[in-house]
Amino acid sequence: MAGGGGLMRRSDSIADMMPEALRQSRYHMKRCFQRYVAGGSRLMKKPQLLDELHRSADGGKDIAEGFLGYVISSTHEAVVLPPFVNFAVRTNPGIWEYIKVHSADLTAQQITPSQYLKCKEILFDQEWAQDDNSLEVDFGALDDLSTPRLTLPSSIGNGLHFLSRFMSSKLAGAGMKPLLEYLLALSHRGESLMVGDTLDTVSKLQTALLLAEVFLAGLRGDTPYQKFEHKFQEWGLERGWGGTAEACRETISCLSEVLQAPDPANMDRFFSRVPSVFSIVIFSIHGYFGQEKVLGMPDTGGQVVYILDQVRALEEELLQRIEQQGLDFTPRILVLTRLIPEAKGTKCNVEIEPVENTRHSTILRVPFKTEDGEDLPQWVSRFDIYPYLERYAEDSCAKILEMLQGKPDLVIGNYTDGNLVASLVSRKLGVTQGTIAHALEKTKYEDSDVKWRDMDHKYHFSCQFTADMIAMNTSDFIIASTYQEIAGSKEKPGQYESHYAFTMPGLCRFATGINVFDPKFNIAAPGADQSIYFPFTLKQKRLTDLHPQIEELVYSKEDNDEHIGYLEDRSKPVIFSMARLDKVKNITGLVEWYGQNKRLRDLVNLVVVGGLLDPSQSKDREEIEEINKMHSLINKYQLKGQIRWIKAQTDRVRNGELYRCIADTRGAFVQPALYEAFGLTVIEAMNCGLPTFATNQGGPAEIIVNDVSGFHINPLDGKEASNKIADFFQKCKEDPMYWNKMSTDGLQRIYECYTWQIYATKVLNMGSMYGFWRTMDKEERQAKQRYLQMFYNLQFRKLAKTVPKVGERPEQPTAAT
Ligand code: UDP
Ligand code: LCN
Repeated sequence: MAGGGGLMRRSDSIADMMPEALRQSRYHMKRCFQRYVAGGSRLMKKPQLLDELHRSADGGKDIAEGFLGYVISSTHEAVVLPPFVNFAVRTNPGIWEYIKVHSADLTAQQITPSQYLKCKEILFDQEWAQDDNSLEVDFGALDDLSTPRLTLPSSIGNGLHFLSRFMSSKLAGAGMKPLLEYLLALSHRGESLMVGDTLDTVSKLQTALLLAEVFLAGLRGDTPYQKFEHKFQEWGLERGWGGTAEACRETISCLSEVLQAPDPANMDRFFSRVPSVFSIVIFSIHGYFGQEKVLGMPDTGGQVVYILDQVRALEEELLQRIEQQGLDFTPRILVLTRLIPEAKGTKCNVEIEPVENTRHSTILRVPFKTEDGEDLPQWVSRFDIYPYLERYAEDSCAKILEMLQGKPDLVIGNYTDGNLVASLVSRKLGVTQGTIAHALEKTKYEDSDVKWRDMDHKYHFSCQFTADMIAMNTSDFIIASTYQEIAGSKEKPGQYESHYAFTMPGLCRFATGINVFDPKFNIAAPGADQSIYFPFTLKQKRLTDLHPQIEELVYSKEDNDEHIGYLEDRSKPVIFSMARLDKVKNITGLVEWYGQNKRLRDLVNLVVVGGLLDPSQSKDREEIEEINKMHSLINKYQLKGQIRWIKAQTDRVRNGELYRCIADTRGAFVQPALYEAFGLTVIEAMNCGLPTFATNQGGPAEIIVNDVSGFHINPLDGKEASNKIADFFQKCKEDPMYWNKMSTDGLQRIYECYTWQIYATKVLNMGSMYGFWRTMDKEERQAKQRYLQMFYNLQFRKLAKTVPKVGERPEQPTAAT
């Protein structure tokens, strides 16, 4: 059973409850199991299992509502290997149980994840499944009783909070030495901070704090630190407690409380004040990373927006903290990306570029190298990037040390490539590592783990999932945008959760990949830049200068290389969508729904922004397919006159005004993705006051409260989705106030939950707290790090070599066991 550290007692396990259930409805259960095995060996998903269950119930409700119904509706999938059916049951987010049932006598037994995965492998690679020496990796095997784990599914994603409680009790039990050692080691560029080396015992430190506290009580709160610095030094205290007497007093009081009897509230407060993070390195390697003309290009979307906004927010927060700590250091943030000589009109061929609207943040571009040591000129798809990463990590590490004139305090990776490189760099430099996924590809493509071989030539998932496993496990903390990203919902496993136990037959079985009850998981949702995405109602701020351009972009009648199609009836509201033209974004799906729904076509026009219009201009495999599909749908449904397809737009400021111009038509934003990790366009649209319909698959389902701050749509049911949109516009026709209500309620949701300031505070607290935790948990970590290092060396490196470099012919992927 997974995760929850024993939340479900053994006696509550489904396998144990089975005999009792059998007594209740043996006949029906037998029939149901006969149906399952009648189809032979196969992998069955929940809908199929439920369907067979209902059929075997003969319309009788009892069985579906009884115990078996409960088991099947909690089952994620089942492996049928007659006469057995093996269930992967998920009773709650993060909690899994694997059960093997004999279809004839209905005996049931609990099996381990590894046993379950072996059954699954038989369907795909029998020989490998039955080989006792197939590669099985079990990161969980290295956890012992002292490894802290959350137990409540509702607490998943709240790791920081849990960790401060755990560390408080650990310090209370084992003594304050680890904290003292941590404080003694605090320094910046050779300058010791807070606690000088004379205070080398806890009692000496406590005495110094007492003296300082008494002394500070006699000073005015706003007395600057410089005025009493000499006194602090006499007691062995160094800079970093605060810029004023009041700030120092508060920090000292938190620490004194912690030293006396550690409690989570004071731990949190203290670690949010500790001067431990001044320089941060953020890796976002693939794609075109730049500040202009890059958005919408292949592989280039929200991640770039996220990082640039994140950097601004982090810099602001760092500056504030440094001031509060009474220090005069300059924070530094470096965004490490790839230098692409063939930059296609962007600045991606420029090595160093300051981040706009910041003072101390810089984009640093490091090239990929060819075998001959030359800079690789071309863009490389994120799926083909693996052979370049190790060298990239080495080269960027050297550059970072040069630019920062020392080590960073925190390294944060983004997406698989950035996270793998962050793991290598943080290991080499011995610094705290944070991980951000944005999207984990495994959940985007159904059965991409077991069917990895079929997809590997195109996507190289063998490398990607291996790299993801390494990064998730090495990282000190993981930043997720939503709960669902980690642990999904009652109905559906989360992105990280789906890496708990999985297998890639012929390659590697992950008996435990990552456990979502690990306190390294934290939710910190991003925001949208509110200077760009503001409500359409703020008339004085509107960018009216851009209106003629937007008018041309949306309403001119001619096709050109920027847009095709036109809008015959300007009086109709516009439904709008904007995304990279990837399959999973499902822009073509939206066009098809629109094409097929006459009522919707009568009510509104459709404007979509995405991709290129000419397939011969694209180098991206998926984009080319989608471009062709767009053209054929426009022809098939004769959409000209009702649709405008505009190519990818790279100007964020103008895009902000575009959302607002759509709101002027009393239109709506539609995000139809088959799966969306977070969905920045959703919060951009809502920030502009556009009522929003977004996919119920992924992050948007959490951003929007259905029917309150927007609407969820099911991307797998286009008819229902397009009718829902049509109903909305019908209702708005009858009651124009309804549109206003949805617009303001969407905005309210944003202001309450999605701002960059909240984000930055949380992330810096993570950097500080997990930095300390690393030092406390050194021994436990070491074994795991060794295991990971070996896995990297023996498995990842070999896989990366199977990915053709630019100009090479594809090599056959080999099993790397
Ligand atoms: N975007 C853009 N022009 C385009 C397509 C997208 O400016 O042609 C921007 C969009 O406004 C958003 C980001 O790219 O800021 C896409 O982020 P999202 O989270 O929606 O999806 P991703 O591309 O990251 O999967
Ligand atoms: C990547 C994605 O696919 C989106 O879902 C996110 O919104 C974006 O990154 C920013 O995190």
